[in-house]
Amino acid sequence: MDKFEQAFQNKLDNEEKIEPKDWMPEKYRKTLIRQISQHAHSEIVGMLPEGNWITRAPSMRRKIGLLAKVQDEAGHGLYLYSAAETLGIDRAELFDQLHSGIAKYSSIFNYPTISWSDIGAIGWLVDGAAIMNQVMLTRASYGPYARAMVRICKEESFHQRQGYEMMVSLANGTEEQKEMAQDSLNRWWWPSLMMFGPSNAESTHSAQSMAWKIKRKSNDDLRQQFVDVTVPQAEYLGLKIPDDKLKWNEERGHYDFGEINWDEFWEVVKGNGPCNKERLETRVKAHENGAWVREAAMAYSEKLNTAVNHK
Ligand code: FAQ
Repeated sequence: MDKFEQAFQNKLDNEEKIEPKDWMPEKYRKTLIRQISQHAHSEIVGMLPEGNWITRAPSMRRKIGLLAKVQDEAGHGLYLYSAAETLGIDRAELFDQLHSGIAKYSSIFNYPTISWSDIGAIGWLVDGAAIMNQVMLTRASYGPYARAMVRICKEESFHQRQGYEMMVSLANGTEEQKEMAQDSLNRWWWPSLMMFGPSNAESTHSAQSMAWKIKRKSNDDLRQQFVDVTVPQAEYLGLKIPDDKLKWNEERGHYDFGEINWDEFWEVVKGNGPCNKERLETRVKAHENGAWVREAAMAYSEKLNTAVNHK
């Protein structure tokens, strides 16, 4: 181990953050760019399923809540792209990777939002799963990522609350509303469990990422934690989780649950989910339509720089 590697390892051992100007192994840098950019893309693509319902929110109050949530996701994308840029990659290159279909983003956002109650289910389950995973990332070894996650987690907690509150209203509403809530739970439950990634045995990056203290918990541990927290919430709503194998296991102190359909997961990850094509097309179009804004902003900043330099 040379002195640079030793200094890097010492920082990890002492729970000190690695900062952008510190020496770091090339693979650590690449792993972070991969994970942080996938995460950023997920936030941005994640605006689409919910954005679909802004114009059809059932009341002013619901519309304001949803608008704020979708705007928060855009903000999360921006913090995360900025964190990725500190590792020496350009944002334009990250966008290229997304738009050309090379970069991954979370599988969950390739499912359609077909009813208003899906918006409640996303807040409750998808944001719930996101927080479960991201709280550990506030302790990630890379400083800019960990710091971005602190604010993101606070906002995601609020999103989870607003989603659950919607589910409470629907579950206590008319028979039709309760059916809608149950239908959303049926469709979003398994994809939410898939968000945590492949099982520990199939996870290619976990061991190294945990040694580098980027990830602090395994995919399966986080998934189990999510199930344990969410089952009582479903019970409170009077809704049934669509899993016949779900059962409290006294010995383990955890819920046992059924097998995830991993074929479906990998198909979605490969680009063959119900909405993959539509999501990418929408992002590419939004990027193209926004070209004039980027050009105008650059022109203004160049003008400003020239003025400052001439002073
Ligand atoms: N979807 O070896 P591992 C949100 C890929 S929350 C697609 O276990 P790793 C908030 C993985 O990239 C959602 N691909 O990988 C929101 C790898 O492929 P690669 C985003 C997946 O990185 C809420 C391969 O499988 N959250 O956006 C998925 O150690 C509501 C092998 O997997 C984050 O990104 C998946 N679900 O662990 C927004 C959190 N899972 O790269 C709007 C940060 C795995 O070799 C509305 N990320 N893959 O080609 C992480 O914590 C990790 O990256 C994991 C995966 C846990 C997702």
